[in-house]
Amino acid sequence: MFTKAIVRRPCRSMIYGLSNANLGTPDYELAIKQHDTYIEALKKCGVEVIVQEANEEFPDFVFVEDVALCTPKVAIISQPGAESRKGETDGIKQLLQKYYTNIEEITAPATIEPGDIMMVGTHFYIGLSKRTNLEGAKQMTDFLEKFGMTASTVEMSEMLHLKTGMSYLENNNLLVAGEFISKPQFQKFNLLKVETEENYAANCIWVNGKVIVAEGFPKTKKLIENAGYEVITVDVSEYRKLDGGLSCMSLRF
Ligand code: CIR
Repeated sequence: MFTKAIVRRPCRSMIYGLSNANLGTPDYELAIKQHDTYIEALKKCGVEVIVQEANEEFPDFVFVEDVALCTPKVAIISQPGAESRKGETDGIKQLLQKYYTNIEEITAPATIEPGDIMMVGTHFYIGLSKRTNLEGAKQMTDFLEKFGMTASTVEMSEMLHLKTGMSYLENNNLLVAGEFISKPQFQKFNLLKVETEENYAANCIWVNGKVIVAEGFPKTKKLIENAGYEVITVDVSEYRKLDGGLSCMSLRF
């Protein structure tokens, strides 16, 4: 169960955020409204939401998932692989110190963005994406093992982050899309396969038994409901324009 979620308010400078989506420029006012709805959805799942104010210096600031990995035993501050995002880790340690006694930090030349890390109980899958290198995966694994957890790596080439294309919904249920559907290491799960035209919806979040899903993807919504979950939909169209999704917008612990 999660009791808390950290979010970071979007910046006006988000219009300059990194993107390969070709979906146009985000509308800041709409993004703010969508962020409010996202916070409400998290609260409906029973977590306390901790809000950090926007930092205009960083266009991708809202995607707080990429600056730390929060596990039940330790929080690990990341090393973003994207040049423009490196400074986003500033300030997160101070905040996490309020909730964690154990905090570790990844150091260069390692790069790792926790959008590439999927937690399945005490095991963590780490995607080797363009943002996460082997050294990043190694340092992360060492910290996880120090606290009694395990990790393994996943080769990938199509998606931005591992969790761009998959979400673990607990109870052995794995929502999965694209290149991850056929990966041998995931065949032991009950795979909920997302149809190609709804690939974006593969990034969703399980929060205390409910699943928050992007609005506008009816097949995926049904798939998750049929697996027995209550689904809450949230429109995140403005974040999709920056290749971001529901998981990227909070740290849940
Ligand atoms: C980026 O390219 O870094 C941002 N525009 C999107 C980050 C999405 N984060 C995530 O998937 N965890």
